[in-house]
Amino acid sequence: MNDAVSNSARKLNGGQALAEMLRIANAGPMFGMGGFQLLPFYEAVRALGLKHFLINDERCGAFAADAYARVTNRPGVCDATLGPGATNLVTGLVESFNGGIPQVVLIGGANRDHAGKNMTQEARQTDILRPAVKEVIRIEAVKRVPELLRRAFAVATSGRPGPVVLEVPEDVCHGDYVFDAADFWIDPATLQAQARRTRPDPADVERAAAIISKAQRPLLLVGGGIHVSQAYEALQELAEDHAIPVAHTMSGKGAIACTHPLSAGLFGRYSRIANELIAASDALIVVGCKLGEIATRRFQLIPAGTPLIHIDVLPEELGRTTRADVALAGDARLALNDLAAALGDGTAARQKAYAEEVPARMAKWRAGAADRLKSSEKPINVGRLIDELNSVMPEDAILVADGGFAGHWGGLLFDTKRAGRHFIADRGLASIGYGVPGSMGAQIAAGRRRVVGLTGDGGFNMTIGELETARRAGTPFVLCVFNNAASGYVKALQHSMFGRGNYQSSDLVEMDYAAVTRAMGCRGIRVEDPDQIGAALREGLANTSSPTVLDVVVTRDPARMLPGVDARALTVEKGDRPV
Ligand SMILES: Cc1ncc(C[n+]2csc(CCOP(=O)(O)OP(=O)(O)O)c2C)c(N)n1
Ligand SMILES: [Mg+2]
Repeated sequence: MNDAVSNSARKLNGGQALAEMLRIANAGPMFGMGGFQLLPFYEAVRALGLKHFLINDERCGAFAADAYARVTNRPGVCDATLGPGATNLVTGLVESFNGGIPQVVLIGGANRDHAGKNMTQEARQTDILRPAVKEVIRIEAVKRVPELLRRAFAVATSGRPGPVVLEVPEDVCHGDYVFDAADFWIDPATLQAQARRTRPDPADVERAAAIISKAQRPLLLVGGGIHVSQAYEALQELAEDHAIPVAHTMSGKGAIACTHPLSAGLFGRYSRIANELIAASDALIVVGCKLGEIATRRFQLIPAGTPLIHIDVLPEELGRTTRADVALAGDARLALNDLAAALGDGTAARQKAYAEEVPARMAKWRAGAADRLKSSEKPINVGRLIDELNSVMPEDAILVADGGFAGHWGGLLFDTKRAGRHFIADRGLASIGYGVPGSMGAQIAAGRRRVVGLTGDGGFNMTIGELETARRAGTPFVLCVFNNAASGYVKALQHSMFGRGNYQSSDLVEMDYAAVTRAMGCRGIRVEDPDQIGAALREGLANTSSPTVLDVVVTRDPARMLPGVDARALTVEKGDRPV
């Protein structure tokens, strides 16, 4: 019999309390694989009718939750069982940690009556996960479940967002406590990034405005922080009012529409015109970007003497790789608003000629890239595939790109037609294997909007089991596998560094991924002729009953695999990284 309790009191076990908190947090679908410790949580998820998907690899659960979070800006939720489940999460969580993506992650812990006594599956899992996430919180009492779940959301969504792990010992998950209804609340402001926005110091904003108003060739360099802050309008207003072109990193694509006349495209390792604009600029305004290796071409790209204003939500990030003349610590949207206010009336007239250079240079670049974009060669040139995506994908669709070539080719050549996160690449850790789970998580978040994924054959091999999850989850994304029968990026680097024929452990066997896909109950289409790409993509987009995989046979020549460069024309200095 239940204890006598007040009307507002109810006895719940730890798992039920966790599920109740996630319910009132309106948390997104969860991705996980069960085990004994978290079973009461799974039962409560079932009883409450929350959405939870069994995944086949916990890393993929973390990737799917990461992609869900990128589309919604709400924390992704995933879970894993004690030990191997928890350790499998590492790569996925580091992606979110480095990428500034919020996640709330539950892991089962050993029963505290027996912990440390060689319990099955036991590992020093919190030690392993601690550097992979923003914070690890261990729940030591059933009654603290609501408080600590609130804390996890608050940490995940504030400052630079990131993943937070909650370790739930078995006896806490299975143990009971009589809660009061008033214990279950959550601050809605903590359920979405960017929570708790901060503004930069007004004196610094004035100094930045003084630099920009004097400049003849200012340039905005935008990273993934623009999406976390949802600062699109603020950015576009500043860019248009002051005629400032906008270049982006792979993560910052969609800062403004790639089709906007002020869009200068990708900067960094690969570039259309943006790197040239950086070289000629007299004021760089960096927004929500870490200025890491790829964005700076190994720290060679940003000229030392050019005045640089850097906006980042994390104060200690400022100046980390590159000297900043003005460091603006704060939320990107508020900082851009403040900058616009300090600049006052537009200086657009003065800079009109400069702004008009951008579409002119872009048209010239496009004409020069036609050999890739319009190529009719076989095996297929990846540039042609992305060009077909540019014409077939609906405006509101999302392109997900795996590590390796997919991210770089997509980052360079894909055109988002609107501002917003329409291109998702796992650039936090740049792992391969994000394509399938990322497309699945993004498709669940996107609802009726369509998701197309790009992955290498190596990345696909790594995570092919998640097609089963994707089919079960009813996610009809279209995945393009770059079938180059190789660990292509590695092979291309071996080619440019050690010469033709000198490849080690970078070949895959020829596979028919369309047939594999069909055997898994999904739609599989083999594409060998570039003129078939458009029809195959349309067929995939029309199929809403299962994932569709396009097995696209792309170039096998390692001299021609790199997105921006032809390795035949590449000179590699000793000790240097080619591209
Ligand atoms: C988990 C992981 N292992 C290794 C790498 C290093 N790496 C970067 S690109 C690449 C090649 C991947 O091959 P594939 O997925 O077929 O893509 P391709 O470059 O051929 O398009 C590798 C191994 C990585 N990024 N992630
Ligand atoms: Mg490959």
